[in-house]
Amino acid sequence: MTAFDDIAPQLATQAIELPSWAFGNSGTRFKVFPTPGTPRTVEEKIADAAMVHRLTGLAPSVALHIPWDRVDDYAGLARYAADQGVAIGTINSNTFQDDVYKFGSLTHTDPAVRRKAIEHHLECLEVMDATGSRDLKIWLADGTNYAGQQDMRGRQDRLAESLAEIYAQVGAEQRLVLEYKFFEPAFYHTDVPDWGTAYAQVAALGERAVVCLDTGHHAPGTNIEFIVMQLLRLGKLGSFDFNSRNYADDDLIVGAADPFQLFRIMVEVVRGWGLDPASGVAFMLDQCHNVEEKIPGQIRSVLNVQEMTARALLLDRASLTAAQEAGDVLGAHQILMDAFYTDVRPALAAWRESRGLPANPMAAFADSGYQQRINAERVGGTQASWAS
Ligand code: AOS
Ligand code: ZN
Ligand code: ZN
Repeated sequence: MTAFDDIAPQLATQAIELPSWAFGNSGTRFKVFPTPGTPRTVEEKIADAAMVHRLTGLAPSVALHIPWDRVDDYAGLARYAADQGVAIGTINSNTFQDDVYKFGSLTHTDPAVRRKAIEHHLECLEVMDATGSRDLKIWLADGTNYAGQQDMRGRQDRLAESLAEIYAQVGAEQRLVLEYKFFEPAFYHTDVPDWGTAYAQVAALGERAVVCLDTGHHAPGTNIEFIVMQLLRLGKLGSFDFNSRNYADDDLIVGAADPFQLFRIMVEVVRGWGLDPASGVAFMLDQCHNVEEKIPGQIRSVLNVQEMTARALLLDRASLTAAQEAGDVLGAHQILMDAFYTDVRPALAAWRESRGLPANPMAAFADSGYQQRINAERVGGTQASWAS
């Protein structure tokens, strides 16, 4: 087994992007429970994200959602974030709230609706220019509920045209990242339902168009690590939206429902050199905290990713390859499981302390008084919610 010291340099470069919406109130389709201290402004969301970074050293950037995080002065917002110790990361577009998108956005049959959706993405690119963000992430709610409702082929062709128009405005240092999801809100067909469709669409655009893999967006039983391997192999894994799920797009804390799956994903990331910053893979969370505290929820999440990354890095690759090539089925499996069952928590705690971070960031947050302070300060105004 590789010693922890050998993997520490790679762990030191790990960066996980937090979603601004994780700090706002969210809920199921039945109820959104408000909580004290919930941010009312994008600045307050960024301040909370910065707290996660201060305690973990793992979360140097925050993803925004337009229009949920719309402000007048994005350059000023980027300066505010920098003062807090974080950067503004991915800009997420939103074409799933306006009435006009009832039957689609970039795929719509009406050119005026497509124009509005394209213009929204061009606005997002302007935001990115001001914030210095690299990635425009597009998740489309487009789809239909009934067989025959729409011409799927026509929608795919219009999607390609709309994306090409957006991509033409993507800067030399920027990327278009297309996210897929197998169902919901549409229940018959979705226009970007799977990695193959996302890959086909971005491959047609060019090098700076890549795929986002949201771990909650697959049918039960899907071998997600295989998709990770394939997209890395093709040079098209742009980013992760990490979360965990028991049923559908649950958006629960990453690594909570199935830590072993997160480990297997990280094994393929390591194998495909996805941890190398040069790979360009962005590791983001896409989660909602409905009943648990939000800031600790985010701290727990980044720690879960760090723990499974450490275990994946500890995998004895040379022995694994030897066992695989010798046809040693159970030997190979055991080598993988040995890495999975390694408890890295004590080593990570000591390593954090050696870098001036709290050994236990969860406890450090509880002791910090931060939650009490924001509960007292953030009175009045309207709390941010997931879909406001
Ligand atoms: C929706 O299911 C997707 O996961 C998107 O990433 C979405 O933009 C995000 O959940 C915030 O709404
Ligand atoms: Zn997502
Ligand atoms: Zn989702």
